[in-house]
Amino acid sequence: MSPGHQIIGAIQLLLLLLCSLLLPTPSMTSLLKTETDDFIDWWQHAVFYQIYPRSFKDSNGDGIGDLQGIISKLPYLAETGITATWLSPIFQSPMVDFGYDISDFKSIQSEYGSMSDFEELVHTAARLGIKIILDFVPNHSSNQHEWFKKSAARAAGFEDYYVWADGQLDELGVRQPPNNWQSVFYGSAWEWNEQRKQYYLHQFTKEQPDLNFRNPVVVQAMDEVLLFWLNKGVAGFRIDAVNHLFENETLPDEPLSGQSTDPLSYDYTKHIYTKDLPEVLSMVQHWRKLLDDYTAQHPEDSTRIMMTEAYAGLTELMNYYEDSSGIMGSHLPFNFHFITDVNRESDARDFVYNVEKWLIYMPRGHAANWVIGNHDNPRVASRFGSASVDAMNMLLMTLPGVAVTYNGEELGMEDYRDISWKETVDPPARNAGELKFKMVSRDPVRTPFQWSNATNAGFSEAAKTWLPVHPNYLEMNLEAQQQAAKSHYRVYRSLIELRKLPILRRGKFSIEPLSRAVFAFKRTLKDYDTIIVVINVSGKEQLVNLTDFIDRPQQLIVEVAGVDSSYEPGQALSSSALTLAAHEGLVCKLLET
Ligand SMILES: *[C@@H]1O[C@H](CO)[C@@H](O)[C@H](O)[C@H]1NC(C)=O
Ligand SMILES: *[C@@H]1O[C@H](CO)[C@@H](O)[C@H](O)[C@H]1NC(C)=O
Ligand SMILES: *[C@@H]1O[C@H](CO)[C@@H](O)[C@H](O)[C@H]1NC(C)=O
Ligand SMILES: CC(=O)N[C@H]1CO[C@H](CO)[C@@H](O)[C@@H]1O
Ligand SMILES: CC(=O)N[C@H]1CO[C@H](CO)[C@@H](O)[C@@H]1O
Ligand SMILES: [Ca+2]
Ligand SMILES: [Ca+2]
Repeated sequence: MSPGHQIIGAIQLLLLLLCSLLLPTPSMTSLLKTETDDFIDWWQHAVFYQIYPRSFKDSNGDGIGDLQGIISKLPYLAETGITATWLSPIFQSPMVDFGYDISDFKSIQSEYGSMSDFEELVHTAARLGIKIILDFVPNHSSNQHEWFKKSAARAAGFEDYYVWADGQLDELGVRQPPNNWQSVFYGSAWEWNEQRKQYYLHQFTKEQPDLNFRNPVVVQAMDEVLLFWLNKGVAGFRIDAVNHLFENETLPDEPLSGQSTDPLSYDYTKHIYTKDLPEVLSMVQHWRKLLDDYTAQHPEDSTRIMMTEAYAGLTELMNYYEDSSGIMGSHLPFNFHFITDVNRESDARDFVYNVEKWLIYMPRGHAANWVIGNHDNPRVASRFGSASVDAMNMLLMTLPGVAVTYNGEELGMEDYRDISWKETVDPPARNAGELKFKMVSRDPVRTPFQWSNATNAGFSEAAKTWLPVHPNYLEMNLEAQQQAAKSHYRVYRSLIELRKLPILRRGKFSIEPLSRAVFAFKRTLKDYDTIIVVINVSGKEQLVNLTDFIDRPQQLIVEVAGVDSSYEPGQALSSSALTLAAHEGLVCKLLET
């Protein structure tokens, strides 16, 4: 910041203080409103921290994380600078797919706690300036849901809640499923129901029957679910697997993909009738309208938002933001390109290309978002290598728009690859069998959060936890990283602190590859010192010359350096001859010389 700006900054601070003195004591709900400026709304530059509740913190010693556990760690999130968190499902569930199989969309799974625990969670979070986003799983319910039981019994009003179809007879007269659709989790997507004498569709496990969104009564019932939680004070929803919502009504066979020889594998066919149907977009737009209406009716609170999960093509994703006729959809269609399109073999051009491609395609006036990890994919340290943890967090936190990060990434937690077959609980891994489970298991990324070097990494007092704790917890844990002079956690925290600068909130952005190994980007804003981020994604050290990238020789001052860096914050560097170690990233400020 220039000296002139420091004065303006001080005046702003004074004004802010004055304003806060004049304002009445905020009620719980108006505390949902956190800091915004004239240019952007709260969610457009937030860090969304994903909590996997089962593995975050166990408060009662049963080896399973719970809501009281989360409540006890909210001060930790606040101290880290987190202002929004989304929780993987906490609803009543038989736990066939760890909460993604919901048997009552309006109640809390008892092993996680009660409704009053949830209310306490929302209130405590609000007091600490943290918004709660819930995971909404509309693609299916549990087969234990009342709706399914009634639908199987053809109870009046529930007949068409799910996707039911008659089978077909083969040459031998044996009953077969209606068509060749497979479940994402392997095997036919159809299951026979003896009571109703029909097949029902399940795109995931057979315990997860697909809801029929062509039935307006189902749409209405799900709207009520959203309103129920909005009335409890949540700030929005992350909507799971939206692209599986609709299937072609005439149930045609899907064409073969030629990519697999196993007719029971999901890759055997091309999913042109079961995925990404145009009706999905209309449903997303319908939910957006519901949220916007709710926000309009509760103007004292902040904007209620929707984030959507869909592993879909770029054009489709952009339509989720806003379609070609300007109808608004998802506030944040998740951008998974740092998960699906770059990896440890990627060079600098791949990173630049993936950043640019989102920004080029994104309709104007929307907020970009970058997802670097979640409960379904290997962790950053395991995907890019542990040496890259700081550089990847720098990238995530300094790009324009929203950062989405998974619990444990602030420590650089690693996947626990050595979970045995006996300990494995993830449904697709169980389906794959003892020889192949490691190829698909998501258990390694879901092991308990490593709080300290105490028993079970401070996660639980139980003799046995639901998934084993990574044995590296004695060194790799939060407490150790809080105490150390340099740690991934400290880097993460200073990045979140830096992110508050207006230049990172709304500064202009440009990015370039400097070589195959190194890319750099800058953020510029009138009256602020330019921020430069430079990252070496390769395994070797070399000399970088930033002169052409920054137009003229200027002095670089280090703002944030990684754990293993030879540089310190505040240190001055030459922009024309800067040595970067393997996998090193640096965030710097440019000073006029
Ligand atoms: C459903 O499939 C049929 C047969 O291929 C096709 O003619 C029709 O356009 C499809 N409907 C939708 C909504 O995609
Ligand atoms: C456990 O952590 C505490 C606090 O970080 C530290 O003082 C102690 O030495 C550690 N013990 C072991 C066995 O590593
Ligand atoms: C850096 O690049 C500039 C512009 O291309 C050039 O003039 C300068 O000599 C280079 N410096 C070094 C140390 O290579
Ligand atoms: C893309 C995807 O698979 N999303 C979720 C949809 O539902 C399944 C089954 O419940 C979940 O496991 C997935 O995370
Ligand atoms: C800054 C820079 O260019 N760094 C080096 C990173 O390592 C690769 C080798 O793989 C060098 O080619 C790069 O020059
Ligand atoms: Ca518990
Ligand atoms: Ca569906």
